[in-house]
Amino acid sequence: MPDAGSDDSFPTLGDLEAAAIGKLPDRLRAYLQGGAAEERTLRANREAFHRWTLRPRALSGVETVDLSTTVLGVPVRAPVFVAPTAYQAQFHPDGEPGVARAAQASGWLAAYSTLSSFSLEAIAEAAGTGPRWFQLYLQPDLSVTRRLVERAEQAGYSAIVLTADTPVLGVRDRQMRSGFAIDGSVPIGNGPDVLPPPRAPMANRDRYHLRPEAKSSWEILDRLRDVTRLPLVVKGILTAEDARLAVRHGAQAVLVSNHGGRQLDGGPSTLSVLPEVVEAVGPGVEVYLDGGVRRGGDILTALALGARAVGVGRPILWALTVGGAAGVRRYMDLLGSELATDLALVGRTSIGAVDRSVLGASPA
Ligand code: FNR
Ligand code: LAC
Repeated sequence: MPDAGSDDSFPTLGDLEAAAIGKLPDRLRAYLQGGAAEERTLRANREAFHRWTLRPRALSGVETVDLSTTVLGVPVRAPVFVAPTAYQAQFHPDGEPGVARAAQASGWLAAYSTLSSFSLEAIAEAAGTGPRWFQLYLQPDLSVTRRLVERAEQAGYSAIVLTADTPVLGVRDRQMRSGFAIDGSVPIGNGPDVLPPPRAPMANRDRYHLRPEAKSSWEILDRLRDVTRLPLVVKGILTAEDARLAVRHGAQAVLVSNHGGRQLDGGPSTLSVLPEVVEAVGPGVEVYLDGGVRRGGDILTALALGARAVGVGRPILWALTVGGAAGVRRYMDLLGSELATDLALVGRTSIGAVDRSVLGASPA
C-alpha cells in the first residue's frame, strides 16, 4: 500500500506540474509535455474549460457529498480515471504497478497502455481487485493483436479500449528536437513482438506508406468481438460521424480524446466536441472525455456536458515522477477532495445530480 498522501512535495494541485518537470531530464520532459506541431490543439484543450463558468448555489443542504458512480456498470469511487499512457517506468521505478496500487487504494478505474513498461499481468497483480481497462494499439500482425486481447481478458481487465486515432504518431516537434524517439529502444513490458505505432509514414517516390494495421476500417471492431466478450471502448472520437460508426460496430462506449493534443494539430479541443458526440450516440452509450482535465471544476464541466467520466493523462505521470505510487495517491486525494468541494459549492451532493444547470451560458 502506498502511504496515503504523505508526499508533501506538491502542496496543491497547482504545484504538481512544476514539481514534476523540474525533476525530469530534457528528453522525458519533451515526451511528456509535448503535443503535435505548433501545439494548437494541446493549448485548446485547456482553453476550452476556461470558457465556461460554473454557477455557485447557496444554502443547498450539502452536508454529505458522494463522488461514487459506475463506469460500464463497474462501481468506482470517483468519475475520474487514469488515461492510458506509455512507458511509465521511465518516470519512476514504481511504474504502472505503482499507479495500479494507488488507483486501487483510491477506488479509481485505471487504463493501461499496450506500451506499458511492465507486463499487463504484473500490473493486474498489483491492481488486485481494482478496476482496470486494457488500452489496445493494433499490431501489424493480427495474431499479436489477438493475443494481447486474450491476455488482458485472462488477467481480469474489464474492457478493451481501442485507440483509434493513431495509424501513425502525430508530428511531435518537441520530441524530435530533444531526441526522444518512440521506437524499439524504449523497453515494453508486454513482450518483444509488441510494437509502438510508427513514427512517420515511409516515403516511396510519390506515395507515403503506413504500416499494415493502418488499413483497418471499422470492421476491426467486429474482428475484435470475435476474440473477446469484453466491452469495447473506442478512444479518439472527435466527430458525430465517428461516434455513430463506433456504436454501429458494437462499441459499448466512446472516449472523446485528441490524445492530449499529440496527434492532429489543428483538431478541436475535446470539450468543444463533447456535446455533438453525446447527442450522436444517444442515451444508451456512455461517453468519456480526456484532454486538459486538471481541476475539480473541469470534471464538473465535462460531466455537465454529458460525459459519464473523465480521464487524466499527464497529471498521473507528473505525480508518479514526483512521488511514485505515494505521489499518485496524493494526487488522487487532492483531486477527489477538490471535486467534493466544488460539488458542494454548486449545491449538489452526488454525481448523478450534476446536469447542464451547473453551468452558465455557452461560450460564444
Ligand atoms: C499518452 N496517451 C496515450 N494514449 C493511448 O491510447 N496509449 C498510449 O500509450 C498513450 N501514451 C501517452 C503518453 C504520454 C506521455 C501522454 C501525455 C499521453 C494519451 C492519453 O491517453 C490521453 O489521451 C491524454 O494524455 C489526455 O490528455 P491530458 O490529460 O494529458 O491533457
Ligand atoms: C504517445 C503514444 C505512445 O502519445 O501514445 O506518446
